[in-house]
Amino acid sequence: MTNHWVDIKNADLILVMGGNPAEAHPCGFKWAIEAKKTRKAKLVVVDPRFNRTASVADFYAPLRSGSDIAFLGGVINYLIANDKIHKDYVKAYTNASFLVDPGFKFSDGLFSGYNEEKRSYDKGSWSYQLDKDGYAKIDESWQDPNCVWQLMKAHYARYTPEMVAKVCGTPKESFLKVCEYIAETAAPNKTMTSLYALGWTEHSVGSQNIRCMAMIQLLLGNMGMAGGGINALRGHSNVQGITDFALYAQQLPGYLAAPTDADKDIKSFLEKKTTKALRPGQMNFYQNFPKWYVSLQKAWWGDAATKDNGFAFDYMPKLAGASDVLSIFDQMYQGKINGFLCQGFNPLASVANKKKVSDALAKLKYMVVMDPLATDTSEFWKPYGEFNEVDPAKIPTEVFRLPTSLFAETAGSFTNSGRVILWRWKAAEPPGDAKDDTEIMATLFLKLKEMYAKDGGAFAEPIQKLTWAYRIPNKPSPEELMMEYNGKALADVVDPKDATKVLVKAGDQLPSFAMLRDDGTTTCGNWIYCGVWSQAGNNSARRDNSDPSGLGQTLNWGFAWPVNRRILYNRASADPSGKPWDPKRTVLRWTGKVWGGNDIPDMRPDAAPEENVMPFIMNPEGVARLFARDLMAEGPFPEHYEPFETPLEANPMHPQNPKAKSNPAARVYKGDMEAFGNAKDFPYVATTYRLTEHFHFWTKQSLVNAIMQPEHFVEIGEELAKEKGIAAGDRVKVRSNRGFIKAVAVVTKRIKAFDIDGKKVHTVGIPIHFGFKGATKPGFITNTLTPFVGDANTQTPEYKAFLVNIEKA
Ligand SMILES: Nc1nc2c(c(=O)[nH]1)N[C@H]1C(S)=C(S)[C@@H](COP(=O)(O)OP(=O)(O)OC[C@H]3O[C@@H](n4cnc5c(=O)[nH]c(N)nc54)[C@H](O)[C@@H]3O)O[C@H]1N2
Ligand SMILES: Nc1nc2c(c(=O)[nH]1)N[C@H]1C(S)=C(S)[C@@H](COP(=O)(O)OP(=O)(O)OC[C@H]3O[C@@H](n4cnc5c(=O)[nH]c(N)nc54)[C@H](O)[C@@H]3O)O[C@H]1N2
Ligand SMILES: [Mo]
Repeated sequence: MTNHWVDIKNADLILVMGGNPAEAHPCGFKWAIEAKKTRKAKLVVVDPRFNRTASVADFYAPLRSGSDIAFLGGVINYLIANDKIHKDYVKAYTNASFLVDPGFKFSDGLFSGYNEEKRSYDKGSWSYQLDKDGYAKIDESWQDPNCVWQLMKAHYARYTPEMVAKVCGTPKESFLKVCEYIAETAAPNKTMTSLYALGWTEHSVGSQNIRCMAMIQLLLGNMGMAGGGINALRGHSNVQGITDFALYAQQLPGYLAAPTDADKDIKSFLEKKTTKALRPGQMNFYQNFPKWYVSLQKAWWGDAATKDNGFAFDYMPKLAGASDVLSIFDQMYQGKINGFLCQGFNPLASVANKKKVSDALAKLKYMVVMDPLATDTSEFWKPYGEFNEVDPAKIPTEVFRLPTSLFAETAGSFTNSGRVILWRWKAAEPPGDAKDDTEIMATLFLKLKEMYAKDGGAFAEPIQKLTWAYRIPNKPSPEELMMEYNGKALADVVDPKDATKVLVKAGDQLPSFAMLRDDGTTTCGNWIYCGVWSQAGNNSARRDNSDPSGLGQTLNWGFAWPVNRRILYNRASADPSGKPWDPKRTVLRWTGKVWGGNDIPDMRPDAAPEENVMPFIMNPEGVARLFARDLMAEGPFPEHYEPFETPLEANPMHPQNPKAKSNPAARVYKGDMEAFGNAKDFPYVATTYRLTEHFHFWTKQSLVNAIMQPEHFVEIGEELAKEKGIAAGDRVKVRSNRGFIKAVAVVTKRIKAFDIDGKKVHTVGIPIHFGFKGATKPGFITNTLTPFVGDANTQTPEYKAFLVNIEKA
């Protein structure tokens, strides 16, 4: 989230598109209800299904799964055509005026530089025109045909209301009604909050779905504002935290770029990653990259990381290629992986294409499952009738189970969707042999270290020299871990302008990442968490909910990263002169000397408005990007592409170009293209989702949850049910090109057929939670059906739009 949960109450319009918070985030959703009650805010839902969030909305519009960019592109076109833009904001705080390389082109669904064979782009032309000082050229009049504004306007002019209706199946009047709601928030004192989750991310165009909404929020001037922002409603209670700590293995903690094999030494690596300002006077905060990176090396390798050995740069593992979930299972499937440590993860149930995952697990020599429960994955080798048809005699994989405690049986912290880090206390002792994950990991590490010491081995140093200063070596405490990743001063940290002024004493915990140094005198395991455990102690344990702002900012409740800032880009909540766009919801204002108000400024606190330092300090431009340069795999502007399995013959936006049918830059592995089904055999769009009564594949093992939702079911509309002769309660078989499941049919008014360009398209809705292992009735795994392809940037699988057929079982 750029904003936070409580801040939803400050919105004038809550647009829920790509999520279903009433069911998946019922506790946080109370803030949407609060906004409706106290501000008469409107709630608008756009979803393929009339879900429970829709049931309390002021307006609901249906759309076909996988067509959101067509819808959002249509919104951009509407806002531009009807002059519903917050112009002063867009002029000052975005790159609308920047001039783009004349070589940048878009035609027939593809951007310049496409290489069909590699399914990727040469992004050379996706850049700005630079002047002799290396600054981007701009045209403040927005007239230059190569300026971002003109290019964007032309790009989205094709997204007419008629085109939206044709691609999305949303009735034109419904689409226009949603546009009217959104357009009202172009006024400087009106805001929309965008709430989304997997309905946007789990698509081959997932990242661009979100970027498209980010563009809309910029055009409306809603970023940085109370009640505004782009708000990802996150999943597991600590998934924000685990992402901050490099769950996504392409990056290091704090989203730091990870070195690759091509990076031979620290000097050239740091030079490459340190950005240069693209406009005069901008903060270009990424210039601090060396301070964050060197402090990380120092945290991990302590005294062994010296100036002379490049702070032990060679010890840092180097990225050798993709390491996302699909690539790992594909490598396993190809027999390239021997062992798999599966910790708090049930991939047989949760990863796309169960058959491929099961075959991949069968190629391992060993698998270690660390989980409180015996899961579908730990029993992937065991036959469960038609629900898991395997032959154990043919599976050599040796499976070890290490029972762990559960979150409530440990202390530690959770980071919520709003980036607020909150300490939690242990509630119960783990049963039986269960051990904390940290103890298991630490024991494994110490054993490895001992084996290296005894037997030797290639490149033992990174293991031998790893910092391990815990009081009980095999039981690092959560307190010690948090203090470690906060970081401390190894020598006095002095003011760069006055070396006699000591800012942090040697040995002290650091108060903020502003104190990090690139000379080896500071440590920090995760720069964005710096400040969470300062000399003041554990700031994540603070529970003072006083709120002088009335906005729900509660700055003494836990600790938000970065530096306890609650709303990101908050400098943009005030106009260029420093006056809040909406004084009733003041986040920041310029007091004449410093930035004051109700948040930690996302800016140097004394950066006077006259200095013209722009609010998007992490971008070398200083402004936000309507045109994303070379950062995305499939283009600087989001474009509609069909899901890899689509009910349509062609992309209605590019009917002549088969290369632009589905995301041209998405990675497809050998064999997976052939495993896609076509609309002739599989005419219905399937989408998968959650039920309030279950948590993934986990609570099916709990009797209480199993009583509430006992059995796998699928939802279909009344019209499809009639066509297929299926009655509510019938057992049905749902097939994709990768397998089938059987479940009970629920016939509902909440799912309706779409009219897509004159063609009737039905949706089949499939909850994800069932499987063969549990207290629920033994069932099939939903991911038997899903395709093994993901978003071109994050590789999140396309779980939310694929093709199936359905018949009475
Ligand atoms: N009770 C419960 N709560 C949970 C979880 C749980 O398992 N159970 N899981 C947690 C986790 S890890 C996560 S990540 C979150 C997920 O939270 P959500 O993403 O909100 O949950 P989903 O039910 O997967 O999907 C949300 C909505 O997306 C819609 N949708 C499907 N395809 C499309 C599309 O193409 N466009 C649009 N606009 N909408 C589409 C679905 O119809 C559904 O209503 O929930 C968390 N909360
Ligand atoms: N078709 C389809 N597939 C999906 C999705 C979808 O919408 N549609 N959603 C995807 C999403 S967003 C998610 S997050 C995944 C979820 O997929 P998974 O994360 O694989 O599923 P969970 O059932 O949440 O598995 C978590 C496991 O952690 C264990 N556990 C709990 N506490 C602890 C602990 O303290 N330590 C350890 N070691 N283990 C613990 C639980 O017992 C459980 O087995 O599914 C994904 N798969
Ligand atoms: Mo999730």
